[in-house]
Amino acid sequence: MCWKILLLFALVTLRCEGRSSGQLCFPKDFTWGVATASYQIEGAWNTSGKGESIWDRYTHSHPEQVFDHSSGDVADDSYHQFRADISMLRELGVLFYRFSISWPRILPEGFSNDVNEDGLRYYSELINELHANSIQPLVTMYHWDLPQTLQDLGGWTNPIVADYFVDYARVLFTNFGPKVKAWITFNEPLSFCRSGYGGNDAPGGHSSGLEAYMCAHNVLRAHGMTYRMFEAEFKNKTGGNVGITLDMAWLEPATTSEDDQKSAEVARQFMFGWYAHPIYSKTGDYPPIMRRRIDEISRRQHFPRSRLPTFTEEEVKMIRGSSDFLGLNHYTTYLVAKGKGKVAVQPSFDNDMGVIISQKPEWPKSNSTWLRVVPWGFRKILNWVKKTYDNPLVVITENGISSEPGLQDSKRVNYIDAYLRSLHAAVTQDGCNIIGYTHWSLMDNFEWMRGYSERFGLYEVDYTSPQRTRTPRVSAAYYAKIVKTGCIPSQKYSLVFKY
Ligand code: GBH
Repeated sequence: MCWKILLLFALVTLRCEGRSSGQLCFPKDFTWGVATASYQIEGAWNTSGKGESIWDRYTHSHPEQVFDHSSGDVADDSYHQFRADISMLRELGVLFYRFSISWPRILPEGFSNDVNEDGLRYYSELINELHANSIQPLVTMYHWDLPQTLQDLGGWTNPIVADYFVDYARVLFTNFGPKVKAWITFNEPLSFCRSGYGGNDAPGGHSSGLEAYMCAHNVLRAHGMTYRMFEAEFKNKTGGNVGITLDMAWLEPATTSEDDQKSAEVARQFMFGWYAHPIYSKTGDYPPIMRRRIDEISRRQHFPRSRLPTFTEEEVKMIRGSSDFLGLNHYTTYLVAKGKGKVAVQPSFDNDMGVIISQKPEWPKSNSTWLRVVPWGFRKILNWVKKTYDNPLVVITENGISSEPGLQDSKRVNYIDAYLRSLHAAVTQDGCNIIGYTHWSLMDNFEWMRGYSERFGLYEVDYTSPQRTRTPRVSAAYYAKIVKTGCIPSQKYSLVFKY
């Protein structure tokens, strides 16, 4: 048994059993967890006082957009089955559980004048049960399920939604602050601003050259405002840390040509710097290359002003440095080549970025079209973050793969093995300041536009059974072994739980 002060969760007991020489072991205070998100697992979409979210509205009104025409109406029914989830967390032996809180379950209309007591009760019970089992909660405040009422006001494109987010955050800090030591304001703003306003995600917008930038702008404001509010009103009382989670694939130049090298860096600035630069750079603003490109292309499209909004000086100060840790989600790698350089009539984020993105067909596939297995990309993005933002404190908040159906998920076992080797090198050889790893996901769940057709779980969920029975896959036992020892097993044997 060893005791350590952990930056994220304060004093906790760490399990450090079973290390043997010759294995790749992580530092003793490195922590392990698993992740889920409210809309993807909870179900109970319209019971016990919960309001409608944009994902409820979207899946109900556009079932054709979802691969199997499904929705998160019942999902894994974690609203009723969360005790089963806790048993699995215990079985895995994880030190923390990353889950998200559904805004419309707490505030059915989005506003803090009407708090749903049953929503508070649900998350209190969950958090209490976690503590009773010595599992730390790592809480995401927003994993994409915006109250529909706020979408009706324009959603994240309306600056006032940032104020309502701060009100919501205050309700969370007040009620759960004493028991939650690590908070994530937003999960993957790149995903929900870009795919919500220029892809196929809720709310189904199609104006990435305008709305995606407005969304990002207000999300960054909401993040900064929440961080400062936490500092002023809660930090001294409850303690705790507030961070943000960004999705960062690795973007590798398609060739060694100077053009492709430059384009890859432009793409990194557009996709990661868009959010990380305002928070982590000394300037506290959007990356200069984004500013230059979008200003210039807007001008050539005869817009009266740049489509990329501008922060006030006060906002810059508020947002700069507004994160105690960087949550990093990493799954895969893409290749980047120089684009054709044409200015499109219809403005778009992709046209502003001006690159061509692809993947190598020979990279091994997952069961998702976008996700190929490229373990070395993990080490590269971690080193890029270290170099670009002065080695910030990082928690890997998601990493995982969709696998073949069934319990024999060798794809997932191999993925974990390979990606953890890459992570291990970043931590122990490159000096990247990374303190924890979170596997996505604890169990199969509603995979957004792919419905239930793509399985990311360490545990399989049976969607034909009323209780949504959960069964460990081979990877669950494998991951439990890593959690227990802090080391990557040298052989992938003994892969079943003993009951
Ligand atoms: C994460 O996003 C999410 O946080 C999580 O909720 C989700 O379940 C998990 O990944 C697994 O997908 O289909 O070509 O348009 C990961 C980043 C960004 C990956 C959007 C999929 C869509 C690519 N995601 N992307 S495409």
